[in-house]
Amino acid sequence: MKKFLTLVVSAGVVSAGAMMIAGVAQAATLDDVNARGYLQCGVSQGLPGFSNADDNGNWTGIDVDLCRGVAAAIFGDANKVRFTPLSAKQRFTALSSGEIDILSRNTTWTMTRDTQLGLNFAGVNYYDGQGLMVPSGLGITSVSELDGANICTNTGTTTELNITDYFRANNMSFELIAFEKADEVVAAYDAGRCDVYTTDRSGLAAQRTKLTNPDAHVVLPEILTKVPLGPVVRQGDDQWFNIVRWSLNAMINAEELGVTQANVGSMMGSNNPSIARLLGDEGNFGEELGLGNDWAANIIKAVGNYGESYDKHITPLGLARGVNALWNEGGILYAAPIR
Ligand SMILES: N[C@@H](CCC(=O)N[C@@H](CS)C(=O)NCC(=O)O)C(=O)O
Repeated sequence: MKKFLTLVVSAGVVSAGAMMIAGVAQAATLDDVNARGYLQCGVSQGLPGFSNADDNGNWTGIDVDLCRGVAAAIFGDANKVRFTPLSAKQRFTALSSGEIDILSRNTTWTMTRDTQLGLNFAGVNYYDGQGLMVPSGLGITSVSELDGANICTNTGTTTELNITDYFRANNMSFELIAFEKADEVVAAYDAGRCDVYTTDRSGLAAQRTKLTNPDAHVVLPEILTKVPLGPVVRQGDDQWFNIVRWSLNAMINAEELGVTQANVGSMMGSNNPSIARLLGDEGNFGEELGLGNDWAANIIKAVGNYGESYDKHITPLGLARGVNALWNEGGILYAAPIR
């Protein structure tokens, strides 16, 4: 309880500073990015499926694809982006201070992150929920059996706040063991320092691959809270906000319209008006964002549509599309139309 209050207060202090810095750094982000010649994208320190670097420093994941897509929309070149790995605690300050142009780092959209931090979420690129993992050997099958448990997670996350809410609401006690680096959480849990590992369910699927024996752990059936993850920008630059929002929407709309990385070239000149607008054959949608009219075609050529990005990065974690399917295929993915 005491710890929870301390966290809330310290988040308030951070936000006041962040807003002042954001006030100074309010210039047109697109102009800065163009002048610099590349996009600066804040990502995680390594989360398979979302943002993860290989031994050669090549970043992959759906959050990475979003940034590569924005780079392609601006420059026609998905390689004109640099990635800054950030812990959960560092991420918002990096964005407020102007160190990065976009935060694309499995970040949960909440009200205070919009209102207190001077930031805006440009959309949702993964609908998640908070989950809990335990060693199968403990024989636990439900969160209701966790009274008195030691629980490991990351500092500076909604995960920390949600788990506290849940245990308090259910009159259960627990000890929270929180680390700044995700790999420290994995190591502590793997070494048996905690009975439970809680984070976003996608994060559990990703992080369990790093355990000594991934099959010796089970994700409990309960979902504690909803967790909408999406890209974040500074407030005060609506053009930039729109570029990020519509880059994501373009990927989702491309999937809905059947435009893929492989067929985007042959879809040019399509007599389907929605496809013609998406690909810049009709209208000035790109120019109105400050980009070329081939902005969306370049995104799709570079990273594919949303479903392709999902299949490439998230499906290998064993996570089915579920609610992240398109609205007309049983999911809740619903992008506003380009028109
Ligand atoms: N979505 C939550 C949690 C984000 C978070 O930091 N999750 C951890 C555990 S999955 C993580 O990203 N680890 C990877 C890293 O820190 O690089 C939030 O926005 O607060």
